[in-house]
Amino acid sequence: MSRSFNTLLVTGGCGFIGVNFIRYVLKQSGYTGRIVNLDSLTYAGYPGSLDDVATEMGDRYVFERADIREPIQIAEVLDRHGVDAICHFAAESHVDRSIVAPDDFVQTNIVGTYNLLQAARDRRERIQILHHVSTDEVFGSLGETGYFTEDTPYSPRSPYSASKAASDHLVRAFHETYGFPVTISNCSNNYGPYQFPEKLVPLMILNALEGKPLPVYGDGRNVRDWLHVRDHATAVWTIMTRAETGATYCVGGRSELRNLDVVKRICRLVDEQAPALPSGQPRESLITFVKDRPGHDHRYAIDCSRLEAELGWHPEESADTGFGKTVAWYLSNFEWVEAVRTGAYRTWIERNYAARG
Ligand code: NAD
Ligand code: TDX
Repeated sequence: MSRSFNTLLVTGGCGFIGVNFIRYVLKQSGYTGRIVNLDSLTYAGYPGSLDDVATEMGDRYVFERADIREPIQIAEVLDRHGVDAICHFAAESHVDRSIVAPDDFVQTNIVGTYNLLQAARDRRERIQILHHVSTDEVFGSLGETGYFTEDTPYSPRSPYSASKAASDHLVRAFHETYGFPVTISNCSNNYGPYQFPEKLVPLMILNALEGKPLPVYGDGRNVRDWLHVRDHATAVWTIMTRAETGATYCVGGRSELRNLDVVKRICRLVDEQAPALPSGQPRESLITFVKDRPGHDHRYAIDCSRLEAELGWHPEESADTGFGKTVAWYLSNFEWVEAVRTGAYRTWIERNYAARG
């Protein structure tokens, strides 16, 4: 199986993974077509992360501020650009926010995905594939042993993971019921450049740099599998261009770590790469145990051998290589970090990109 298309719609392309995916596809994958980036620019979306790509790529890259909660906006973008493939990243993505305010998660992740599916199905003669990007959190929580695979039953436990599970079911239902061409991926925790500092890795890097407390939830023994975002981008591209229609793949980094070990690792890397704290203390001294996340899943771990065996994908980074590069990126991209950390990027967005009425 091999698919090629001319105009790829990427939803949520101004968020962390979307930005890295668009960079990879336009600059490194060999793709020669166009990308239309549809993003409503919530707090998590920053089109400035792609400024250099926009300049370099000319009309091969187009940004459209639009909202997947609005069917008319989706239809208009699909038709105006003659979209023939879709990669769907747009979502509310932060578990802690879903616990405090689940409404946006239901509206964007469930209703928004449904709207996108309907709009795509209405253009079935043109659209070759819709790839849906999902999470390992739909499978629930593991004990000390075992791995999630493509055959693991769903058991979501947070409003975020429940909303992603619902969206996965809708995507599969459109394939089974209407024969609409889809592929799905469920991946583990991503890290790397352009991630907003609400998530564990960038939050710890920036707090460690500034000498602020490093909040570890509970006892820090929860385990996550860490996937470098570029490896995720290559996996999604491999699946959407080569997998059989209807296929699902699990994507992981083969890098399981306890949260406390992630934070300690980041402390050591920041100590090595940045000037010492004024106190002279190692950054590990900033670690502070705080109240646990409600319903905090104990362990996620992925067996990605089906993707490796069937499509020949492998992660290139491990925690040993990827975390050091990520710390170096945050230290050398001061302008981006400042725009995001101070909130200045919001003023820039409102000045440059009016929302649709
Ligand atoms: P993110 O929060 O960084 O970015 C989400 C993007 O979607 C933002 O640019 C935001 O503006 C946009 N968006 C939100 N609501 C929208 C709407 N209604 N209409 C249009 N655009 C909207 O998220 P991320 O970390 O880049 O995650 C991308 C996808 O990957 C999500 O579907 C997420 O569930 C999934 N995922 C993420 C991880 C991870 O570790 N970050 C792991 C597994 C799966
Ligand atoms: O300050 C913190 N302290 C802490 O101990 C934060 C922000 C997190 N944590 C813990 C909670 C988790 O066990 O670190 C782990 C990682 O937390 P997050 O970065 O919030 O990620 P997580 O909840 O695991 O979800 C992420 O990976 C799966 C993404 O946000 C999801 O979109 C994705 O589906």
